[in-house]
Amino acid sequence: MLDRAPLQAAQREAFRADVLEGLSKPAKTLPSRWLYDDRGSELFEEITQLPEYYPTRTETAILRAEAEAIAAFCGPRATLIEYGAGAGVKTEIVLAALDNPASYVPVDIAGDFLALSAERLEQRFPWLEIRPVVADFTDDFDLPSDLPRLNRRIGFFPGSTIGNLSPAQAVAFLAQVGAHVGDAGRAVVGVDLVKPLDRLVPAYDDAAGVTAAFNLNLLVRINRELDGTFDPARFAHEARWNAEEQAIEMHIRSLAPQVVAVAGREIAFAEGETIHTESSRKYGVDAFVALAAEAGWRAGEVWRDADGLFAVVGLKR
Ligand code: AVI
Repeated sequence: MLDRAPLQAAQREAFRADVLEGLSKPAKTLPSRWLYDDRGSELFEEITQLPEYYPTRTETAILRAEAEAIAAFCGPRATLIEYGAGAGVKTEIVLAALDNPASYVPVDIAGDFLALSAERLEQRFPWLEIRPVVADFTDDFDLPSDLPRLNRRIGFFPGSTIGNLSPAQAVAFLAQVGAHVGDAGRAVVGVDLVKPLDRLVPAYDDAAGVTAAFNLNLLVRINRELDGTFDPARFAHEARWNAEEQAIEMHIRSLAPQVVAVAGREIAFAEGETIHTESSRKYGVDAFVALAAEAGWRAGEVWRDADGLFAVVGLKR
């Protein structure tokens, strides 16, 4: 059994440093990756089932409808590298459609989750070589050196998680995918498209309050892991469109002037002041392809739903 304690200690220290730095800035901000502790991941799963949150079901429907075309784009005997462990149905749709895939390499920072999902996939695809890699896919990391080189490698990045990266981070990430898959490799990326705000904003501010709970859970996490004294009832969830950035932003708004302790430091909030906790960038297909081109990619194929909500983009080198 792998000893995860050093990784967990490093994570805890990185969380502390990010929180203290982010809450000391004039415009308070926290990296969105910290939204996903166990409870946050559970709440995100609930979000994906909400009537207002269209991306998951739309992308899944595209993958299902276009599975054959996607498999043809990937080619036979492919090695599928998924950035962010495939918990479920999207991975299964693609793996089931691929022509005799050689291996599946899920990459995720959450080692326990990775092991569980690998086990589940082993049962469904007993003939498939599965090679989980524990890594933060937004950092530099190497793939296992004995991964077969002759098979075409495909970088798979569904979920529109690319939208949670800044454009600079997205270019760096796509360049790393390019380095992983090589010149003959390809990528299949889920991209949430720009659309009217009456569709977009409710997806991030649902009637049942699940997204609010997901966002405010970050305060609960800070309280638990960093000796914080946040009273979540004195803060509110906010989703707003940033037209310049073409992004839905999640913020946590302070409902009153208040001082909160975090890891032994005092943090003051004015009434109405916010912590920016996530940006979810939306792209037009051309804008996304232009971004990917900065990382050495060109458009191969684009698969969309009939309403033009979401695109699955196949990229070539
Ligand atoms: C994970 N990611 C693609 C989600 C999104 O839509 O940006 C995270 C999310 N945040 C609020 N709702 C969903």
